[in-house]
Amino acid sequence: MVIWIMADTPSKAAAEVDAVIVGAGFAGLYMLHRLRGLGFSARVFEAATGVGGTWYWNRYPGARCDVESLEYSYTFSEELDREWRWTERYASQPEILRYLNHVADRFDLRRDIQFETTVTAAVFAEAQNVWNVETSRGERVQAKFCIMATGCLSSAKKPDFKGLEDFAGKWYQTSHWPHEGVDFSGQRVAVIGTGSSAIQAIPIIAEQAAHLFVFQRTPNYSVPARNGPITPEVMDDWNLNRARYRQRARASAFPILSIDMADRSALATPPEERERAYEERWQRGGVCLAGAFSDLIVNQEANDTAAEFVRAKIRETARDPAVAEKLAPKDYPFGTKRLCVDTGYYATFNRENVSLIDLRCTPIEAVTPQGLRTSDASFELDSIVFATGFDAMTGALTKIDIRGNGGVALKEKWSSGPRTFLGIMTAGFPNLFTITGPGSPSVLSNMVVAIEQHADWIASCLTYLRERQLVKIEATEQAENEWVAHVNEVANATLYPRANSWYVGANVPGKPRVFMPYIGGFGSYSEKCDEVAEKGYAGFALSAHR
Ligand code: N01
Repeated sequence: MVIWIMADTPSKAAAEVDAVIVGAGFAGLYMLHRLRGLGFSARVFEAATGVGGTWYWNRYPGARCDVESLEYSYTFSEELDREWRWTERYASQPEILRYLNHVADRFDLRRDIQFETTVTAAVFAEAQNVWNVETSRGERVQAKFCIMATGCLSSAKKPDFKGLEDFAGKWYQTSHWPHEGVDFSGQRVAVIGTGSSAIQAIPIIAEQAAHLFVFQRTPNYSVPARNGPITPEVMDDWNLNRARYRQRARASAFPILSIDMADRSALATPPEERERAYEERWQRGGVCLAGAFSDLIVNQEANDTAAEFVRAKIRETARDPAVAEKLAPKDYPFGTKRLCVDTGYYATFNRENVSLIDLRCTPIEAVTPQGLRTSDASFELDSIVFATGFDAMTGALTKIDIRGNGGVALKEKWSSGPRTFLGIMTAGFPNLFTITGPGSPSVLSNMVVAIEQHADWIASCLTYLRERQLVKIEATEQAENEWVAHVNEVANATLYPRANSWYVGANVPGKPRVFMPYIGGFGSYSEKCDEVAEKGYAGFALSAHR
């Protein structure tokens, strides 16, 4: 149902821009391009000195995408798509950053982006129907719409280890890597964390360092990337079929074709055949192992077969059985923490200069001036690398002082977990959009596909409002409540909530345990968004001046 509210007070202050967009990564760049094309004025604020978002900041050694390059690309411009040539199956961080810079130049986006500027506050003025946006430079901008393109994994957790301030060596975060790079040659280095970032960085740091100490709290399931150049055959096939492939991806539950989701059950498949299927996908490389059977994510027994397959691979690869046991995840289902994709990760632990420290047995007590102390040993270190993750999905939003109707802070509203309708808007915060916000498929899909879908939806929505001289759109409480219940229901039908992952906020002390992304499938989600729009934005309240 669409609720129409006629505004009593005409707008008093003219907005300076139609839209403020926060962030100049994949989402912010495309949103700006879309809005400009429709004749809206927009201003992008970006904290970094350049475009790229996550690919600007995460420059650690080995950083590359785990979605195949051909799929991890914008689709909005056929010319762009055809002129850009990815060199590798999985693009490296520098190559993706070059791509995003190329996009910014090709579409002349920079003139509307203000760099080195953090948005500190966005406060909705109900009487004027505008967002008053404040920045770290002390500027104030008025905008009719505020579009958060802040990313799902952009608010890094600050290392809060006792004694860090007295450490005599150097320390780094994978999420804020020095632009000039770091040479670890001859050094004693610690990496803390064993998530996707660490798993990519560890094999490369191990090649440089005199000794590398890996401090692991929770082991991860990781699959080999089998990266390499994109062959002419693959490229030819892609060029011939890209439109069809992309269409298929967008309609599927996981819009990543290389997952190649099978529709048969692991439990209904004879064990030998099942092993062959796993082996074939392990050899193919990448996340396709997760798509081997349809029941892996909903049935513990089925999941155990995949988990055991990976554990067997770890035992085969890591020569020291004690090390292999530590590296093998056992207390959460396969795939329920983000599956990692690596190049030589488990084999790295066969090197003489690499040690694995299991923090479950011997927790870190403190960083010391010379290094680091666990409950049973001291380690002398020259450098520490923190690969300790992010306040995912909500952190980048709640660290901005966002206030909606009645001055209510978003942080307050979400104190028991994020609440949105479709992951795009949250009730009580009119004209504020979140690209790939919590409650949308986002991190459980291909981010670029999810971003384009949201930016297109928002662009159409703004056009709809303009055409009808409507000034305000806001998710209704009822639609939001129903959506949140649905998001939880589909998540609870899977094994995902069983893992202490960042998907549920378990990595941030005190964060409410709520499964944040929408796991009901990208294709059906996107249909739902279209249906809502076709019904005149059902579930949203729209208002106009008399
Ligand atoms: O972060 P993480 P990430 N003491 O949260 C450990 C995407 N990404 O930056 O699991 C000791 O996964 C923590 O341990 P635990 C991708 O979606 C993509 O690696 O909380 N350890 C964990 O091992 C990914 O999932 C790509 O027990 C501590 C690690 O630090 C997401 O970004 C590449 C600790 C954090 O792992 C995040 O990945 C990289 C503490 N106090 C990232 N605090 C690609 O596309 C945390 N840890 C390939």
